[in-house]
Amino acid sequence: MALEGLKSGIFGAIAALKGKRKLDEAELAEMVRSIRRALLEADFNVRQTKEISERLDTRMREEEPRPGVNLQTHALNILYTELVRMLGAPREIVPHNQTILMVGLYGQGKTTTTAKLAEWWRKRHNMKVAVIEADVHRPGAYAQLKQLLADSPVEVYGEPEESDALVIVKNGLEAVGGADLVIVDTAGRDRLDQDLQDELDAIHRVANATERFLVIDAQVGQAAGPVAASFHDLVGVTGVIVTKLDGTARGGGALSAVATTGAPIVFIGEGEKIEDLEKFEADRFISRLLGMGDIRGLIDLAPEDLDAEEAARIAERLMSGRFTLNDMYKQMEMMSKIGTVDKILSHMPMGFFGGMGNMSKKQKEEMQDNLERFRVIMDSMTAHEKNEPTVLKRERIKRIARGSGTTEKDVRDLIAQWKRSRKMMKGVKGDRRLRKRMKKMMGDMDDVDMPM
Ligand SMILES: Nc1nc2c(ncn2[C@@H]2O[C@H](COP(=O)(O)OP(=O)(O)OP(=O)(O)O)[C@@H](O)[C@H]2O)c(=O)[nH]1
Ligand SMILES: [Mg+2]
Repeated sequence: MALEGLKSGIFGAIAALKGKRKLDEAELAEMVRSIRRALLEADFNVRQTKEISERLDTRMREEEPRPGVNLQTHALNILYTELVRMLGAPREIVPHNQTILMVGLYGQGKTTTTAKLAEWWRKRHNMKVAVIEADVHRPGAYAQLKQLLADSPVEVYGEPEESDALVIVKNGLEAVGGADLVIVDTAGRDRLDQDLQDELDAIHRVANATERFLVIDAQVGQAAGPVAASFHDLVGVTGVIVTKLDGTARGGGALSAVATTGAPIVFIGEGEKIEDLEKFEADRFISRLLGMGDIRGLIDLAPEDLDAEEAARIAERLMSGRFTLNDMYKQMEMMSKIGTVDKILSHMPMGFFGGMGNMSKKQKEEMQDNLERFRVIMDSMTAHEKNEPTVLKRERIKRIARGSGTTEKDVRDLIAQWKRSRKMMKGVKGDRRLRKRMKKMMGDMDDVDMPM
């Protein structure tokens, strides 16, 4: 993915924090300097780099790491929030009843992205999508678009012999009248000259486009800023798509430069194939960049002792339909280690950690107490009983209470807690979308690779 260099730069910079509980002036200065270098190398502009480094410096001084969070994670956490802030809030697009005008300079990926977007929404929203090829300058533009969508039911309208883009757009809009979403591909130029301005302006008026998407090649780096600004002035850009983010060191420049223009980045292109499109959400993008998987904000709490592998293993078990007392115990244990439970819950499918809602400090303490009691009780159980808690009837409950020096009520409480958790897990299991999300999340967790 893009910005690989930034990732290694950041990890290199915070590696010096390993095992430290506090930084002295020189150490902090050195870390901030390394981060600044990493940002500049990723092509961020000087002003943004300065801003992020200064905020990192201030926040490292003023903010204490949460209990259980080491200094490295603390620094990473700050960088994460600063990068996300810089890249801007995501913009949700409702594709129904829209006409999207694709604009951009020559060779940036407009035609490819037109096809990608058409497929994206057709598949996800199961809607009728049509594209209109209104580029009358690029030879073979219509054939190119047709080819890209050869295997798709998306309707492709074009008039390869027509030399007036306006005529094509007018005819096209009429011809595809029944489509829910129409995407109009336009011609590019080397620069936004008067010719292109006039043409886009005219098409814009005829098409009455509800969205104007600017396509920018990540390779242009910081130059993406002025380009985005000038197109924005012309047609009022409602979304930017940064393409070719696969394998370019200048991606950081393009992304951050566009962000400063105030036009939201809505998608990114990461390859030549029609499916190489991704919705752009800064938080997701940055957490993936920093190797934290797809769980938004998990980095924000990542306690050192939250064992990702263990969590993934338990989740795997849950999805297979098995949920033993040991699984529940581990779940609760992890839960109690995490500083801010409400926070992690907002990132997890409901019920993932035993379905506990936002917990107050008191509730957390209660949970710690419960955990200790549960441990003692479970120590008096056979492996079979822990794997199949349904066998725990009266006689066994009595025996376990006696053996663990607890009451029968305590044992029943444990069983009740297990039943509640299991029920919640079943809810997760039954929800296909949730399952998919968990799968994805776990897939990503597998490659969590934090050099700390
Ligand atoms: N690697 C990579 N290549 C891309 C991406 N998007 C587009 N391309 C390639 O970039 C080249 C130009 O893409 P087009 O879609 O033709 O660009 P365009 O803006 O329509 O170009 P003109 O119509 O000539 O102005 C093609 O070879 C595409 O396959 C991307 O996200 N990653
Ligand atoms: Mg084109």
